[in-house]
Amino acid sequence: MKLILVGGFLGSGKSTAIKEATLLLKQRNMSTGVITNDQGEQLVDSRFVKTPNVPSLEVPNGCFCCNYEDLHNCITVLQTTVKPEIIFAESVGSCTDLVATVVKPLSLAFDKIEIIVSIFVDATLVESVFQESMLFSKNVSYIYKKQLEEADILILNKIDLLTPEQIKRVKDKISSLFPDKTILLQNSQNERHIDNWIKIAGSLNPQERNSLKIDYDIYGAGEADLSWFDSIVEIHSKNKKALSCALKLIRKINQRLRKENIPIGHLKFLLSEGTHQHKISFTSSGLENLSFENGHWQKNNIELLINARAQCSPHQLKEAIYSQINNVASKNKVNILQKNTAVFIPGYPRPTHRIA
Ligand SMILES: Nc1nc2c(ncn2[C@@H]2O[C@H](COP(=O)(O)OP(=O)(O)OP(=O)(O)O)[C@@H](O)[C@H]2O)c(=O)[nH]1
Ligand SMILES: [Mg+2]
Repeated sequence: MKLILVGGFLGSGKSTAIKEATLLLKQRNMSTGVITNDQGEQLVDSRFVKTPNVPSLEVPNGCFCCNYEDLHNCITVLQTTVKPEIIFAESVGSCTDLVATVVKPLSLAFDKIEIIVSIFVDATLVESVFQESMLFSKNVSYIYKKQLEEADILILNKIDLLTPEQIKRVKDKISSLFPDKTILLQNSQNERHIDNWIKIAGSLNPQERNSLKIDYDIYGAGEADLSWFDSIVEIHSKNKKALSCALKLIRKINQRLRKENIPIGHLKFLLSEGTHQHKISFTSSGLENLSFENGHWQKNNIELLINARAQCSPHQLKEAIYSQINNVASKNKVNILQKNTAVFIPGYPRPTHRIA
């Protein structure tokens, strides 16, 4: 069994690639499974990656390394039920030190497991992270860089958003920093690129890996620079305005965070109505297109799942989002109800196991 451990910073494209890969492998009648992971509980990506007939499990409330037993149990469940040929396990985007805390313990625990560490990097952001004019704090950038060091395959993702000159510059930079790594230039929305990623992941089987040399205090400080906001919001309207109000709210939250110069790790929304769902997300680089095919949606009641990960205090993040919820509710005369809101800073990383 192959376990493709998919890491990389918030918003780098992990879930997009996993979703595309499972759809592609399903067409080929290959059995796969997915394990998602996050610091929070109400997760956009756990719902987004769900594909019919592809079992998906989640490890919520903390990273794989700090919830190692849960990850181990998810793999055992998949192994004893569907027996997938490939499991994709997406680690939370603020997590690193996977080799010491996840790969080595799993390799000891499971007899027939081949693990590949695939680290995604948003190619549109990588230069700013390595320059002094950093988008994120030094501590957050430390996590970002440590993640790259662990890759068996380093995926420079979103290359469709770069010019050929920019691609060359980013590729040269990363190749010079990591001359021994397998580096892929990828657009994760492109089936051919995803096929190539799966083939390469399938053909590699590294035996020897070095655990990171890492300072947990800087790592912990990087996580503490970030805040998480998760909430389920219900929008009710009597005149089919719920969807347009949800889109207004999404746009306004994004604008508000940018106006306050809050560096966005990943701002994700999942719109749901009946059996329909649609994910919209913003990263530091991205301009997201808010239009999508919604002719079949009933528009009186919409559920909006909000996952915001940003570099600011929990209070600032909560205020920015709440103010926009109140604003949209009062200006549009719709009823907006909030459920299951959680706002927090990820805890100090304390891995269950660490094999140096
Ligand atoms: N243009 C382009 N957009 C991409 C590509 N891959 C992902 N995206 C977009 O990037 C955004 C973030 O993608 P996700 O797959 O949610 O990122 P993630 O790494 O799972 O994010 P977290 O789980 O929050 O860490 C979404 O808007 C995707 O549609 C790509 O190759 N090209
Ligand atoms: Mg994801």
